[in-house]
Amino acid sequence: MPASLRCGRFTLALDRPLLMGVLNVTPDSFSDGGRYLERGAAIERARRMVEEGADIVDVGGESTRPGARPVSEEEELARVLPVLAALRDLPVPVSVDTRRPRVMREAIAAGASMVNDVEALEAPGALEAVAAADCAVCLMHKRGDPATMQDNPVYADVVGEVKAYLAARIASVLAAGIARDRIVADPGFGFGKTAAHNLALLARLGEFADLGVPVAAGLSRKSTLGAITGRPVGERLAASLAAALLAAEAGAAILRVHDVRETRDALAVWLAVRAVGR
Ligand code: HH2
Repeated sequence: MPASLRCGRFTLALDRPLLMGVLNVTPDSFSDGGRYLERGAAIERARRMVEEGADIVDVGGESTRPGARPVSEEEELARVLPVLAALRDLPVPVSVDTRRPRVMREAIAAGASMVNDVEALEAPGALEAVAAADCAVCLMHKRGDPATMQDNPVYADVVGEVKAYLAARIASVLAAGIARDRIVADPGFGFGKTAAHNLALLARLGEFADLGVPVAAGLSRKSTLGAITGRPVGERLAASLAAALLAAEAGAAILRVHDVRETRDALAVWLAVRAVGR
């Protein structure tokens, strides 16, 4: 397992879980849709998340929530590029959450240090786009498309299948010349998975260490937490913090969260206890 993650001009140590703050520059994301569509609001939000302790800021221009409609490439570029350009001098890496190779290339040119792809670089040209740069890449598992992915997903062994998929994608990415210390893997909580599947993945997240790359986990405010607590999306902070700590305990290297300040505090307690327990 690499000791650090190479992200363009940044090298992130992996000796404690890193926080990836979510910034959706979209009108329809499931929890913050519409709030940061205006460029100034998005930039202010990114800076605030860094002040609160974000180690990475993840900028997305297309919602991938269940039922979301795809946006055109032009629209996605128009949403993310001005924000990335304005965040060029941010003291932490900025990631671009996209599945489109052209968006990857232009985002990297505009200053992105990481590509976060819910399709694990499967789009034709995506591997090449990342291989040609020095950014990090997060490879996520999903089953199906946002429009249909929650229509009764079935797995014989969700943990084994998701792991096998990620292992195969890591092999392809390595073969394309992208070094291991640039790669992150993510089981993709909520992407073509029932609540039971998501819980199985979280319960056995530690097994993903076998992949030999750092693991990212994105559970923040997701519907599985709503199913457990009965809370709407705006009231899932406590559940999200519990999920983040469980993921950290299972060895997650990156936690993708909306509530950076609160997760930072929860992690501080976990880190303090871990420090004396060693
Ligand atoms: N989840 C979402 C989007 N991107 N990327 C990774 N690596 N892991 C995730 O779990 C993940 C992700 C969905 O959450 P969000 O961005 O808040 O919503 P939306 O897709 O509606 O914009």
